[in-house]
Amino acid sequence: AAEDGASAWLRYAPVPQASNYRSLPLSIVALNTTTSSPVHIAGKELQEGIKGILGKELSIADGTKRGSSSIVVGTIDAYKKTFGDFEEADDLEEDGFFLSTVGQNVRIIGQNQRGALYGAFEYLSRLAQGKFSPVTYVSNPHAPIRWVNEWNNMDGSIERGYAGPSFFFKNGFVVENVTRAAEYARLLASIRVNGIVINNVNANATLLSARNIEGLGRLADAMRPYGVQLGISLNFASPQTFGGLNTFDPLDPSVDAWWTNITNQIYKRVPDMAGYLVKANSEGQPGPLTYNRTLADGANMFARATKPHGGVVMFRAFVYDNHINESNWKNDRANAAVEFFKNLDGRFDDNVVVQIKFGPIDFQVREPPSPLFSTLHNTSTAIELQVTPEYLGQNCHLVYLSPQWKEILEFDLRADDKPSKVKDIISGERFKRPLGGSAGVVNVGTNATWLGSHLAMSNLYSYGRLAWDPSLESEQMLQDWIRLTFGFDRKVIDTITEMSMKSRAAYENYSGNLGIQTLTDILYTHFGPNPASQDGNGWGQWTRADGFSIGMDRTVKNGTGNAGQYPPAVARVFENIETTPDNLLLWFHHVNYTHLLKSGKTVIQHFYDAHYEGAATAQTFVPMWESLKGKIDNQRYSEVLFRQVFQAGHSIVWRDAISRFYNNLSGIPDQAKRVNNY
Ligand code: GCW
Repeated sequence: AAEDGASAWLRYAPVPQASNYRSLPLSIVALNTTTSSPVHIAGKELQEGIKGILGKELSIADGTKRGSSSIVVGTIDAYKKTFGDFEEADDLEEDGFFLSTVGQNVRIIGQNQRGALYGAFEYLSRLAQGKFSPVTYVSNPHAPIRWVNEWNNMDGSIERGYAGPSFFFKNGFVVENVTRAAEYARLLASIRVNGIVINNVNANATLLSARNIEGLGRLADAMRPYGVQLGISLNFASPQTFGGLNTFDPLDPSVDAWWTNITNQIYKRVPDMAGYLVKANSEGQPGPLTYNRTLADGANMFARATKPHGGVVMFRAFVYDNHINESNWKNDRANAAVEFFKNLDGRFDDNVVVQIKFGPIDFQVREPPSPLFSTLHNTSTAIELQVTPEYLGQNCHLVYLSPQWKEILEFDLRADDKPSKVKDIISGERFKRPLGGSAGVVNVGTNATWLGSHLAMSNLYSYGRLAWDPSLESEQMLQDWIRLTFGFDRKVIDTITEMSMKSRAAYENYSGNLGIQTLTDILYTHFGPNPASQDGNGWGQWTRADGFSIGMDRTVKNGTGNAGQYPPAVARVFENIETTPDNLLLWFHHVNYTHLLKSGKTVIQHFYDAHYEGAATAQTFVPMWESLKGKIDNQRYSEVLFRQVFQAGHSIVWRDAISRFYNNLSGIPDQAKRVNNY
């Protein structure tokens, strides 16, 4: 059958071993539901899923009595009311669930309604993967904030979106038809994402019109049954540009009153709104600095407005000056976040979370973690990841991102010389913060595949799973996703696993090596090679490449001092060339092209070799995928093939552009006589 990919990993395809599952319950009992509640949805989802996977039609009783053999799904409270005791109740945290599949009685008990729905999806995922053996366990989230951000513009375009126009906005307004928003919420619920900010951080104040607030209400109504709470991005200047005041100074009482009023109006229509996301004083956006107020003054204004409603303010740390001068050796965009935020630690209201991009620059193919994670001890923080691969091939290249995210989440920043993994900082655990978590920039669109590429959906899937449990292994999540998306054929599983697990290294090899950043065009498209575009402008993504040497000197002793923004144990590693890992060498150090790496190669020879190796790997993805012909439906087979052929070609464009650029610049021949042979 043709598959357009719309159902993603929720296909509920029949499992070949279904007959092994002998003890299938005979009915579904959804406890204390009202129409459109997450538990009601859980019941329906179980019914539909089991029908697809096992070919059995179960009835749903919204009733209070457990049949002799049924799947009971509900909250702890509802369960206790009906059946009395529930021993594991105290083990469950907010949004957590208990799943027991022993015998013919299946129990799926959520700490809240959302948890019950997550448990139902978990049970279905097990069945869909042929995991029939009895289990009993509790699963709790690693962090309370597990959100996605969607950079959708009001005109229906999507900033850095690669899958067609928005399904939230059109022509300046929220769309009429919210069906696809509900379908997306279903996908998000299945990976336990609990919040969605639907509009671009470069926000348009007209979102706050009465008509659009009504539209937000409709969207929230469509997603609420899936436990996904709506949030919005704000434009800091709205009181002036939209509200008609003559100022947007956060300490002006009229501005404060304006935000309180508009916030109350929104919460009247969306009582459970998740909160606000704010990009201020960054890349030309307005903010509190315009009035000499601090970023905390700005964030706290929104915090006061949302607090009575239980809302959260995600305040972005992506604040920097995009007009810095490269002729000053000490200038460094990577220093900006810590410089802007370090003196504000402890000055944010309790419902503010500082949302920090994973690295100090901007979603490059390899960056160290942002030092800001270790600077803020009295402020809640969240990590911002990009599921939409803006600098990483924009879904025309296969790049499985989970290994990159894990590398950051598992990084130990050694704050106060104590274990301080990024994952334990953002969860709130390390510094005992009440809030924290992750925000993934996804940018799904109207394209049936959601992201523009079938294979890219492993990124969305693993984003949600890691937000819930960052200890999961990349390959394990990938294979769950493959089974759910493409089935059980061993060759299919092995091949997609191999392609995906090799993909990040391949992309890094044929784009930017040794921590020099991605080397895409940074002025416009962020797609395709353009190493020359990095330097000579105010964006600060510099390489400082000249005829002899390359790299940013971020040392304290001779450079921008960025290495010194890390806690001492980490700072020492990055300050010294000898201890800096090769893959971040040029991030922290400026060296000659002839500098010897730990591998024994020179920097320039590594550039040449890596580019040839990366492009060679990308060539192999084509025959690998072709070997699956007949094992995958034609539609998905040919759509993926098209992308792999493109990637193979484009990787050669990358290889040649970058190798020749540095060959010209340095005048140093390639020892293997490939690059200088034209
Ligand atoms: O990565 C850059 C992007 C911009 C984006 C900005 C940000 C939404 O190129 O498109 O703007 O970061 O994250 O604010």
